[in-house]
Amino acid sequence: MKNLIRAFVAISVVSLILIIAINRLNASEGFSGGNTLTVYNWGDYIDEELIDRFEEETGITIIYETFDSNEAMMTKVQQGGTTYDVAVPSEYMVEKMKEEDLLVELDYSKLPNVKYLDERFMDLAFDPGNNYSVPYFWGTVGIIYNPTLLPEGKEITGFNDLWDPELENKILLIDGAREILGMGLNSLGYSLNDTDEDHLQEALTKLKELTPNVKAIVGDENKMLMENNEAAIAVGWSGDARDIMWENENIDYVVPEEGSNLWFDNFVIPKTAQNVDAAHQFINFMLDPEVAAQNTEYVSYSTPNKEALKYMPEDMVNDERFYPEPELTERLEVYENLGKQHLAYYNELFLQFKMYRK
Ligand code: SPD
Repeated sequence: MKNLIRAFVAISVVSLILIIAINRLNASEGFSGGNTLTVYNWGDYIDEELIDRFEEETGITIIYETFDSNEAMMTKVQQGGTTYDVAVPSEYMVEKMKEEDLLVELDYSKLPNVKYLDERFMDLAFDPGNNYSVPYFWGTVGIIYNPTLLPEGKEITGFNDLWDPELENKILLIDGAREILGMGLNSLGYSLNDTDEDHLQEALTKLKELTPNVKAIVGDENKMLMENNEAAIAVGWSGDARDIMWENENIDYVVPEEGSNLWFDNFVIPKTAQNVDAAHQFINFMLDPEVAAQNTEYVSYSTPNKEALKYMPEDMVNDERFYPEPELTERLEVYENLGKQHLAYYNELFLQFKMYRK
């Protein structure tokens, strides 16, 4: 009897060890299989009709979750509570995720539609060779404004125009530490990747001086507020400007003359993935030119898919505010991964700015 109990205990221990080992392997290498796919994307960043279409065509069920900042996305992926199969970080976060060994290497034999992407958006410094990421949308940070709600004769060409006392309570700011600290730094002539603490403190002081003009610090609600003429100006992402313009014809968008940010959002497969095959299938589906065109028309951001441009309305593709010439993009800066310590400092200063407003 004793031997029987010993054998039972031994089998149970071995089984438990095997289960734990398989789970670990799945989590670190990306298990391929199953019929669901968990996608983690920015809010308002896909035509949901395409999710239905992918499900119908493949029989794979998508669990779709959204985030509103790179930092929030990173925290959830790191926690590992939800096993995301596809996520959409911006460039500096791709670099950080790579550094922390959180990403699965992409299998290009499963991504034939990559050929439709413009080479201009491939092989960028944050992921040489695109081993871990493929571009989804790109854009700039700029000033979305409604000339009809500005004081008579007021022109908006750069960040420094926003400190005008006549703009009291008229400005919305996007809720992003890099974006807003970047605006403070650019307005002072510094780089938006500056890590000099004196420069960053100077930027914070300058941002505090903007406080009387700031109506709110917002996420995707900026669109509704600008559409309804509830604010005159919003510092935000280019695609939001395009989206607001569909609803409010008075809206204009300018890339600040002092310089600003050029950004890229990208598909990646986190190591938490449970369905690496389906993740590739989904990414490849989204890169199909007709799918990308439909998605771009819906989302309003700028697509890196060269072939998709052929399926889109000409006025959209030829609008230089959203598809600027390389001469403009070349003078903009891409966020660099500044490292844990500096990123934490940016977040801390942004929090101080938000608290100062209260
Ligand atoms: N509503 C979705 C907006 C996504 C924009 N991503 C911009 C990231 C810039 N770092």
